[in-house]
Amino acid sequence: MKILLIAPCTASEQRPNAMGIPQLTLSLIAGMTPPEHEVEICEEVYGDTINFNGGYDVVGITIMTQTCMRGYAIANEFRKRNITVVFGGIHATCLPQEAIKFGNAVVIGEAEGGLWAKVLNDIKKNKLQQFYKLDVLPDLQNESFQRRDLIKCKSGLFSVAPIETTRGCPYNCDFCTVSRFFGTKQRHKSMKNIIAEAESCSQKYLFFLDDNIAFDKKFAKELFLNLAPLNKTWVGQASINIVKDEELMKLAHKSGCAALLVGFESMTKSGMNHYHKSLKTIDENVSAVKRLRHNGILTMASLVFGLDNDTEDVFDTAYEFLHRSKAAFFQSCIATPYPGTPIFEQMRNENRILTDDWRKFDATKVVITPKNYSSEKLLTCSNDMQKQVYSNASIFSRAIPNMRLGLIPLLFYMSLNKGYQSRFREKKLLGVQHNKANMPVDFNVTKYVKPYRKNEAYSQIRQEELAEMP
Ligand code: B12
Ligand code: SF4
Repeated sequence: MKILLIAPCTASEQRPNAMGIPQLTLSLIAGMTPPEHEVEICEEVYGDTINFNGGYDVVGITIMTQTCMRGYAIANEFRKRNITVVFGGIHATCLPQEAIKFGNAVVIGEAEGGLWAKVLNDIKKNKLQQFYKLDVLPDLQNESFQRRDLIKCKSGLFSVAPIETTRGCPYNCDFCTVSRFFGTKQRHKSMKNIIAEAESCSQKYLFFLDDNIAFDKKFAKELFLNLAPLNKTWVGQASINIVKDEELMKLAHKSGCAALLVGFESMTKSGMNHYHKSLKTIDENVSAVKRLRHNGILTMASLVFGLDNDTEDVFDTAYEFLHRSKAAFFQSCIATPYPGTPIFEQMRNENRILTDDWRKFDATKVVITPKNYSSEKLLTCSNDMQKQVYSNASIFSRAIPNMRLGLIPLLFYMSLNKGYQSRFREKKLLGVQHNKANMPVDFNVTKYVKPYRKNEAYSQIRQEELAEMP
């Protein structure tokens, strides 16, 4: 069969000329596809265009919440041509009953363990079921490699290869889908396969997609020791607990770690106490960033604003933390109730979700009423925060301690900070997101995208749907 795998993306999100990190998902599913099939991948975010008339038998679409409506509209277009559409990914897993309205089948959860091959086999035999789900989370030890040869995304200055070593997160934060999706126990890929895969990447730079590459210290140390001889430079994500192990930080640095994205989440006292992965005071967090830097690692501090633990002073404390720690980079997320998380259920029950237009659920827009202050305050303060952090004054003052790490880290620091600065300068300030007056917030997506039905005047529906996609 001829198979097309698509990662959809709304037009406003496309960045075909920017530095890109190809998605792991599509090339991984391509790698699980039995060799008798022909596979292509299409990443809309990097400007790939979909050939609706490419003669495909099966189309697989991966969806996250913000991209699902675009995915549904694409599915309609293929189903009109009688092509089988299978959905998968985090949003399809959290809302399979929604996704099935637009596809022939939904893969719930991970596709390893032979599940994707089973779907294809069932299609071939004309026995496709609506839902596919493994009974237990798959063992990743012997999973196949990615089909890196299919990736078309051209990276810019720094050409980066995505790579994954673990899945699952024990911290189970209430705003995050990861522990519910991948489980609370971390599962590892085999060290032999990870290193072989890293070695096979022609790129000098690696991006580890793991949610917490340093959670299992024994595994992480072994990984870093094995990685060092490959002479790669890498970035990844880790919880701040990494600073409790000096040897681990040193090994990370020696293995080529240039920067870590660290989810500090909240800088309020109650927030720091609420999340198990957090250190408990601003002083501790400030000194943690300094210790990472001392060990040669830049910090991308990721904070979430609008969580229920936030009090009005959250923006001041966050700014104090960034100013004192001189963290190299800053990622500000706006609390977003993703389906499948405890905060989604809670906020929905309390009528605090202002829109059910999934396109707006990208963690940069305000779609909620926070508990302790207004939505408008959340919007303006988080915007001001980004402007301040990415002002020339802040970039230069934070450069001083970070530049001691050498020329390459300085170039990396400057290019990313300047990139963020121009992105925020260009960004149109959108207001708080509400549904249109006549639209209830009832989480019925079919009011935005109408599912394809065989005998309807379909081409008209499609025009409206695609035109509405931003
Ligand atoms: C790395 C990462 C990023 C990188 C992506 C880099 C890249 N090009 O890959 C960056 C930093 C750019 C990023 C950005 C964002 N991210 Co992100 N990201 C991740 C992370 C940590 C890993 C993603 C990954 O590759 N996982 C590994 C792959 C293999 O898993 P997978 O995609 O789920 O695929 C498996 C199954 O789902 C299934 N499957 C998936 N699709 C399909 C399709 C078919 C047909 C089939 C059969 C099976 C199938 O098979 C796969 C193998 O088992 C995840 C968390 C996580 N652990 O997954 C968050 C995550 C996906 N991100 C999230 C979010 C919110 C975002 C942002 C909106 C945040 C922001 N404002 O910056 C943006 C959106 C960008 C965009 N439009 O894509 C959320 C999504 C929640 C949701 N419900 O949508 C997640 C889950 C994190 C979270 N805290 O909840 N992200
Ligand atoms: S530590 Fe990170 S990945 Fe784990 S549950 Fe919390 S936010 Fe999600």
